[in-house]
Amino acid sequence: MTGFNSLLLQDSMNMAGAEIVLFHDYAMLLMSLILMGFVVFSLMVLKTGSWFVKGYGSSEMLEISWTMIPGFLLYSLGVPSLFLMYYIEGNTKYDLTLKVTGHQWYWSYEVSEYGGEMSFDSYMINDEDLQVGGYRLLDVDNSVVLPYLSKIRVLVTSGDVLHAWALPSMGMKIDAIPGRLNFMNIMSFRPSSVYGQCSEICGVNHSFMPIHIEFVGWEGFLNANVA
Ligand SMILES: [Cu+2]
Repeated sequence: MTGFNSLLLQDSMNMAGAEIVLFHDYAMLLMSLILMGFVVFSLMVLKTGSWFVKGYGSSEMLEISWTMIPGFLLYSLGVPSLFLMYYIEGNTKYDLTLKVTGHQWYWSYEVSEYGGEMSFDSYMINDEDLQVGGYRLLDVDNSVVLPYLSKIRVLVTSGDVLHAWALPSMGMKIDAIPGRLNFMNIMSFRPSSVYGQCSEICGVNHSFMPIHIEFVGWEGFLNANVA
């Protein structure tokens, strides 16, 4: 999760997140270079008067390069972007399904595989009940416990208004829409504690319906979910 003094994006817990961070960094690098190039060019023209662009009444070479170079740059953004999109959407085999339902203003979860029949509500812990070392506005009374290194399909819907189930350190976010079942895939690299919040303005307590997932080994998962 994001802590004090952390720069840039959070460390990713899954492959999609890591790829998204790489793509973000590349796009930022490209943007900075283009901006820098524009500033340097403008300064050259300003400082040298017309000398810098003198002789360029027309130039075929120049026209070819200012068409081709931006073309390649856009291509280098578009292709990885599409690959990333299909990679995030594309998984069709799962080890496990987690069902998430958004409510005003809490989440409820269902895990009903491997002999388990778990369904529970997850509320934020209020300030006065928070343990020392707990995260204010982020810790919940019932965390979701899932296995790491396992493909998990998350089915997301809502019981009342629009919500959004978001996990920044996994690079994933999906709308919870009443009457509709959205899905996404998560797979944690390592045992981890992942926090998130509702990301769709859903009413007065929108800020107070956090998400907390603990990724543990299969044994821990079965102990927590299969009574
Ligand atoms: Cu919400």
